[in-house]
Amino acid sequence: MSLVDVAQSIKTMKIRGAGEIARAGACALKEMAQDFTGNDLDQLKKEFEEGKTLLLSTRPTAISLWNAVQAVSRGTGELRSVEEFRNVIVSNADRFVDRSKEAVKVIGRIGSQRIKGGERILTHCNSKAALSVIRTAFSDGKRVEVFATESRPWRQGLLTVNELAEEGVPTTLIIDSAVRWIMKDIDLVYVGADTIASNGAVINKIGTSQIALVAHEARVPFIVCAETFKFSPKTVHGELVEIEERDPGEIVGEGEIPANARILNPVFDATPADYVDSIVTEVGVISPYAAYDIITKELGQQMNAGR
Ligand code: RUB
Repeated sequence: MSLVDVAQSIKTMKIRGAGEIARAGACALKEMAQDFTGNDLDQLKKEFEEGKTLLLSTRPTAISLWNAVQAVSRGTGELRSVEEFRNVIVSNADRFVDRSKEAVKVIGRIGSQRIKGGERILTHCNSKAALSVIRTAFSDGKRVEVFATESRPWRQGLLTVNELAEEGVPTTLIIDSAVRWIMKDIDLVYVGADTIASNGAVINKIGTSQIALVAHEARVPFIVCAETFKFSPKTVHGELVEIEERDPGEIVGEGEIPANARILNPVFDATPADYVDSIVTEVGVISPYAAYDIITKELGQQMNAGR
Protein backbone atom coordinates (compact mmCIF):
# COMPACT_ATOMS: atom_id res chain seq x y z
CA MET A 1 0.00 0.00 0.00
CA SER A 2 1.28 3.49 -0.83
CA LEU A 3 1.62 6.05 1.97
CA VAL A 4 -1.42 7.90 0.61
CA ASP A 5 -3.47 4.68 0.74
CA VAL A 6 -2.30 3.95 4.29
CA ALA A 7 -3.27 7.48 5.36
CA GLN A 8 -6.68 7.05 3.77
CA SER A 9 -7.15 3.65 5.43
CA ILE A 10 -6.33 5.14 8.83
CA LYS A 11 -8.73 8.05 8.27
CA THR A 12 -11.55 5.74 7.23
CA MET A 13 -10.83 3.28 10.08
CA LYS A 14 -9.85 0.37 7.82
CA ILE A 15 -6.70 0.47 9.91
CA ARG A 16 -7.62 1.31 13.49
CA GLY A 17 -6.47 1.01 17.09
CA ALA A 18 -3.65 3.19 18.38
CA GLY A 19 -0.94 0.54 18.15
CA GLU A 20 -1.96 -0.60 14.69
CA ILE A 21 -2.07 2.90 13.20
CA ALA A 22 1.38 3.61 14.65
CA ARG A 23 2.84 0.46 13.08
CA ALA A 24 1.08 1.16 9.76
CA GLY A 25 2.43 4.73 9.76
CA ALA A 26 5.99 3.54 10.42
CA CYS A 27 5.74 0.94 7.62
CA ALA A 28 4.28 3.50 5.20
CA LEU A 29 7.23 5.87 5.76
CA LYS A 30 9.66 2.99 5.33
CA GLU A 31 8.06 1.91 2.06
CA MET A 32 7.96 5.47 0.82
CA ALA A 33 11.73 5.74 1.39
CA GLN A 34 12.36 2.32 -0.19
CA ASP A 35 10.32 3.19 -3.28
CA PHE A 36 12.11 6.50 -3.82
CA THR A 37 14.20 6.48 -6.98
CA GLY A 38 17.01 8.85 -7.90
CA ASN A 39 19.75 10.64 -5.97
CA ASP A 40 18.06 13.85 -4.95
CA LEU A 41 18.24 13.82 -1.15
CA ASP A 42 16.37 17.12 -0.81
CA GLN A 43 13.50 15.70 -2.83
CA LEU A 44 13.40 12.57 -0.65
CA LYS A 45 13.43 14.72 2.50
CA LYS A 46 10.61 16.84 1.09
CA GLU A 47 8.50 13.77 0.27
CA PHE A 48 9.28 12.33 3.69
CA GLU A 49 8.10 15.51 5.44
CA GLU A 50 4.94 15.62 3.31
CA GLY A 51 4.30 11.96 4.12
CA LYS A 52 4.66 12.62 7.85
CA THR A 53 2.27 15.57 7.66
CA LEU A 54 -0.29 13.54 5.76
CA LEU A 55 -0.13 10.64 8.22
CA LEU A 56 -0.42 12.95 11.22
CA SER A 57 -3.49 14.63 9.72
CA THR A 58 -5.46 11.37 9.69
CA ARG A 59 -6.40 10.89 13.32
CA PRO A 60 -5.49 13.57 15.82
CA THR A 61 -5.95 11.85 19.19
CA ALA A 62 -3.62 8.86 19.27
CA ILE A 63 -0.12 10.01 20.25
CA SER A 64 1.10 6.57 19.17
CA LEU A 65 1.15 7.72 15.54
CA TRP A 66 3.10 10.86 16.41
CA ASN A 67 5.57 8.85 18.49
CA ALA A 68 5.96 6.40 15.60
CA VAL A 69 6.71 9.23 13.18
CA GLN A 70 9.26 10.68 15.63
CA ALA A 71 10.88 7.27 16.06
CA VAL A 72 11.18 6.75 12.29
CA SER A 73 12.64 10.24 11.81
CA ARG A 74 15.28 9.82 14.50
CA GLY A 75 18.82 10.64 13.40
CA THR A 76 17.94 11.69 9.85
CA GLY A 77 18.93 15.33 10.22
CA GLU A 78 22.63 14.99 9.43
CA LEU A 79 22.52 12.43 6.64
CA ARG A 80 24.21 13.24 3.33
CA SER A 81 22.93 10.72 0.78
CA VAL A 82 19.69 9.11 -0.34
CA GLU A 83 21.09 5.70 0.54
CA GLU A 84 22.03 6.69 4.10
CA PHE A 85 18.67 8.39 4.61
CA ARG A 86 16.80 5.36 3.29
CA ASN A 87 18.80 2.94 5.45
CA VAL A 88 18.17 4.94 8.62
CA ILE A 89 14.43 5.22 7.90
CA VAL A 90 14.18 1.49 7.19
CA SER A 91 16.03 0.44 10.33
CA ASN A 92 14.16 2.97 12.52
CA ALA A 93 10.80 1.76 11.20
CA ASP A 94 11.73 -1.91 11.61
CA ARG A 95 12.92 -1.27 15.15
CA PHE A 96 9.73 0.59 16.03
CA VAL A 97 7.47 -2.13 14.64
CA ASP A 98 9.45 -4.98 16.27
CA ARG A 99 9.49 -3.21 19.63
CA SER A 100 5.82 -2.37 19.51
CA LYS A 101 4.81 -5.94 18.67
CA GLU A 102 7.02 -7.27 21.43
CA ALA A 103 5.56 -4.71 23.84
CA VAL A 104 2.04 -6.08 23.28
CA LYS A 105 3.29 -9.59 24.18
CA VAL A 106 5.13 -8.39 27.26
CA ILE A 107 2.07 -6.42 28.41
CA GLY A 108 0.10 -9.65 28.06
CA ARG A 109 2.55 -11.50 30.28
CA ILE A 110 2.82 -8.77 32.91
CA GLY A 111 -0.86 -7.87 32.96
CA SER A 112 -2.06 -11.45 33.25
CA GLN A 113 -0.16 -11.91 36.54
CA ARG A 114 -3.01 -10.13 38.25
CA ILE A 115 -5.49 -12.71 36.97
CA LYS A 116 -5.67 -15.82 39.11
CA GLY A 117 -8.53 -17.61 37.33
CA GLY A 118 -12.28 -17.38 37.72
CA GLU A 119 -12.44 -13.59 37.16
CA ARG A 120 -15.09 -11.81 35.18
CA ILE A 121 -13.39 -9.15 33.12
CA LEU A 122 -14.93 -6.13 31.43
CA THR A 123 -13.28 -4.56 28.39
CA HIS A 124 -14.24 -1.68 26.12
CA CYS A 125 -13.75 -1.20 22.39
CA ASN A 126 -11.05 -3.36 20.82
CA SER A 127 -7.57 -2.94 22.24
CA LYS A 128 -4.75 -5.27 21.22
CA ALA A 129 -2.89 -4.48 24.44
CA ALA A 130 -5.88 -5.18 26.70
CA LEU A 131 -6.79 -8.33 24.77
CA SER A 132 -3.19 -9.52 25.00
CA VAL A 133 -3.64 -9.69 28.77
CA ILE A 134 -6.89 -11.64 28.48
CA ARG A 135 -5.48 -13.97 25.80
CA THR A 136 -2.35 -14.67 27.83
CA ALA A 137 -4.37 -15.47 30.95
CA PHE A 138 -6.67 -17.74 28.96
CA SER A 139 -3.86 -19.56 27.18
CA ASP A 140 -2.16 -20.07 30.56
CA GLY A 141 -5.23 -22.06 31.52
CA LYS A 142 -6.87 -19.41 33.70
CA ARG A 143 -10.60 -19.58 33.48
CA VAL A 144 -11.79 -16.07 32.65
CA GLU A 145 -15.07 -14.72 31.42
CA VAL A 146 -15.18 -11.53 29.36
CA PHE A 147 -17.86 -8.88 29.03
CA ALA A 148 -17.30 -6.63 26.03
CA THR A 149 -19.10 -3.35 25.45
CA GLU A 150 -20.57 -2.74 22.01
CA SER A 151 -18.64 0.57 21.69
CA ARG A 152 -20.99 2.65 19.59
CA PRO A 153 -20.93 4.00 16.98
CA TRP A 154 -18.29 1.86 15.26
CA ARG A 155 -19.14 -1.21 17.36
CA GLN A 156 -15.54 -2.33 17.80
CA GLY A 157 -16.88 -4.49 20.64
CA LEU A 158 -18.10 -6.91 18.00
CA LEU A 159 -14.50 -7.37 16.87
CA THR A 160 -13.55 -8.14 20.45
CA VAL A 161 -16.35 -10.65 20.86
CA ASN A 162 -15.61 -12.33 17.54
CA GLU A 163 -11.89 -12.57 18.23
CA LEU A 164 -12.23 -13.89 21.77
CA ALA A 165 -15.18 -16.21 21.17
CA GLU A 166 -13.38 -17.77 18.19
CA GLU A 167 -10.44 -18.50 20.47
CA GLY A 168 -12.79 -20.14 22.95
CA VAL A 169 -12.87 -17.42 25.59
CA PRO A 170 -16.34 -17.24 27.18
CA THR A 171 -17.46 -13.80 26.04
CA THR A 172 -20.65 -11.77 26.40
CA LEU A 173 -21.55 -8.67 24.43
CA ILE A 174 -23.29 -5.86 26.31
CA ILE A 175 -24.56 -2.49 25.15
CA ASP A 176 -22.59 0.50 26.39
CA SER A 177 -25.35 1.64 28.72
CA ALA A 178 -25.36 -1.74 30.54
CA VAL A 179 -21.98 -1.11 32.16
CA ARG A 180 -23.29 0.08 35.53
CA TRP A 181 -25.80 -2.75 35.62
CA ILE A 182 -23.15 -5.41 35.06
CA MET A 183 -20.37 -3.88 37.19
CA LYS A 184 -21.54 -5.62 40.39
CA ASP A 185 -20.53 -8.92 38.74
CA ILE A 186 -17.16 -7.73 37.38
CA ASP A 187 -13.80 -8.37 39.08
CA LEU A 188 -11.41 -6.46 36.83
CA VAL A 189 -11.64 -3.92 34.01
CA TYR A 190 -8.94 -3.92 31.30
CA VAL A 191 -8.90 -1.23 28.61
CA GLY A 192 -6.36 0.16 26.18
CA ALA A 193 -5.24 3.73 25.56
CA ASP A 194 -4.73 6.04 22.62
CA THR A 195 -2.80 8.59 24.64
CA ILE A 196 -1.65 8.96 28.23
CA ALA A 197 -0.95 12.50 29.35
CA SER A 198 1.88 13.53 31.66
CA ASN A 199 -0.65 13.96 34.50
CA GLY A 200 -1.71 10.33 34.12
CA ALA A 201 -5.03 11.01 32.38
CA VAL A 202 -5.90 8.20 29.98
CA ILE A 203 -7.46 9.05 26.65
CA ASN A 204 -9.30 6.11 25.13
CA LYS A 205 -12.49 5.24 23.27
CA ILE A 206 -15.50 7.36 24.19
CA GLY A 207 -17.23 5.85 27.20
CA THR A 208 -14.01 4.74 28.89
CA SER A 209 -14.28 7.47 31.53
CA GLN A 210 -17.84 6.44 32.39
CA ILE A 211 -16.67 2.86 32.84
CA ALA A 212 -13.86 4.09 35.09
CA LEU A 213 -16.33 6.07 37.17
CA VAL A 214 -18.62 3.09 37.56
CA ALA A 215 -15.69 0.80 38.39
CA HIS A 216 -14.53 3.31 41.00
CA GLU A 217 -17.99 3.39 42.54
CA ALA A 218 -18.07 -0.42 42.69
CA ARG A 219 -14.42 -0.65 43.86
CA VAL A 220 -13.46 -2.74 40.84
CA PRO A 221 -9.83 -2.26 39.69
CA PHE A 222 -9.67 -0.28 36.45
CA ILE A 223 -6.49 -1.27 34.65
CA VAL A 224 -5.09 0.36 31.51
CA CYS A 225 -2.85 -1.58 29.14
CA ALA A 226 -0.57 0.64 27.09
CA GLU A 227 2.79 0.46 25.37
CA THR A 228 5.15 3.28 26.35
CA PHE A 229 4.65 4.91 22.95
CA LYS A 230 1.08 5.71 24.01
CA PHE A 231 2.48 8.27 26.48
CA SER A 232 2.50 11.82 25.18
CA PRO A 233 5.69 13.93 25.30
CA LYS A 234 3.62 16.82 23.93
CA THR A 235 1.60 17.02 27.14
CA VAL A 236 4.77 17.65 29.15
CA HIS A 237 5.05 20.91 27.24
CA GLY A 238 1.48 21.83 28.10
CA GLU A 239 -0.27 20.72 24.94
CA LEU A 240 -3.80 19.45 25.43
CA VAL A 241 -4.87 16.21 23.78
CA GLU A 242 -7.18 16.85 20.86
CA ILE A 243 -10.32 14.76 21.01
CA GLU A 244 -11.32 13.62 17.54
CA GLU A 245 -14.88 14.31 16.46
CA ARG A 246 -16.13 12.23 13.57
CA ASP A 247 -18.93 12.47 11.06
CA PRO A 248 -22.47 12.64 12.56
CA GLY A 249 -23.46 10.13 9.88
CA GLU A 250 -21.72 7.50 12.00
CA ILE A 251 -24.50 7.94 14.57
CA VAL A 252 -27.72 8.52 12.63
CA GLY A 253 -28.82 8.05 9.07
CA GLU A 254 -30.13 10.85 6.89
CA GLY A 255 -33.55 12.16 7.92
CA GLU A 256 -33.63 10.21 11.20
CA ILE A 257 -33.66 13.43 13.23
CA PRO A 258 -34.72 16.96 12.24
CA ALA A 259 -32.16 18.92 10.25
CA ASN A 260 -31.98 21.63 12.93
CA ALA A 261 -30.89 19.16 15.65
CA ARG A 262 -27.17 18.98 16.30
CA ILE A 263 -25.25 15.72 16.51
CA LEU A 264 -22.01 15.42 18.43
CA ASN A 265 -19.72 12.48 17.78
CA PRO A 266 -16.61 12.74 19.99
CA VAL A 267 -14.81 9.41 19.70
CA PHE A 268 -12.46 9.53 22.69
CA ASP A 269 -12.62 10.80 26.26
CA ALA A 270 -10.20 11.40 29.12
CA THR A 271 -10.20 9.41 32.35
CA PRO A 272 -8.45 11.27 35.17
CA ALA A 273 -5.57 9.48 36.90
CA ASP A 274 -7.60 9.21 40.13
CA TYR A 275 -9.84 6.63 38.49
CA VAL A 276 -7.02 4.48 37.14
CA ASP A 277 -5.79 1.67 39.36
CA SER A 278 -2.64 0.98 37.35
CA ILE A 279 -1.16 1.06 33.87
CA VAL A 280 0.44 -2.09 32.47
CA THR A 281 3.31 -1.19 30.14
CA GLU A 282 6.10 -3.27 28.62
CA VAL A 283 8.44 -1.88 31.27
CA GLY A 284 6.19 -2.89 34.15
CA VAL A 285 3.04 -1.98 36.02
CA ILE A 286 3.04 1.67 36.97
CA SER A 287 0.85 4.14 38.79
CA PRO A 288 -0.81 6.66 36.44
CA TYR A 289 1.08 9.28 38.43
CA ALA A 290 4.34 7.87 37.03
CA ALA A 291 3.36 8.93 33.50
CA TYR A 292 5.78 11.86 33.59
CA ASP A 293 8.66 9.50 34.42
CA ILE A 294 7.79 7.18 31.54
CA ILE A 295 7.72 10.10 29.12
CA THR A 296 10.94 11.72 30.24
CA LYS A 297 13.01 8.64 31.10
CA GLU A 298 11.78 5.53 29.32
CA LEU A 299 10.28 7.06 26.21
CA GLY A 300 13.08 9.61 25.99
CA GLN A 301 15.62 6.79 26.08
CA GLN A 302 13.89 4.77 23.40
CA MET A 303 13.69 7.78 21.18
CA ASN A 304 17.36 8.55 21.64
CA ALA A 305 18.43 4.97 21.00
CA GLY A 306 18.32 5.42 17.23
CA ARG A 307 20.48 8.53 17.20
C1 RUB B 1 -9.55 2.18 19.46
C2 RUB B 1 -9.36 2.34 20.94
C3 RUB B 1 -8.41 1.39 21.60
C4 RUB B 1 -7.03 2.04 21.67
C5 RUB B 1 -5.97 1.05 22.12
O1 RUB B 1 -10.26 3.26 18.89
O2 RUB B 1 -9.86 3.25 21.55
O3 RUB B 1 -8.84 1.13 22.92
O4 RUB B 1 -6.69 2.53 20.41
O5 RUB B 1 -5.88 0.01 21.17
P1 RUB B 1 -10.48 3.28 17.30
P2 RUB B 1 -4.54 -0.84 20.99
O6 RUB B 1 -11.19 2.03 16.93
O7 RUB B 1 -11.30 4.52 17.09
O8 RUB B 1 -9.13 3.40 16.65
O9 RUB B 1 -4.26 -1.45 22.34
O10 RUB B 1 -4.90 -1.87 19.95
O11 RUB B 1 -3.47 0.08 20.56
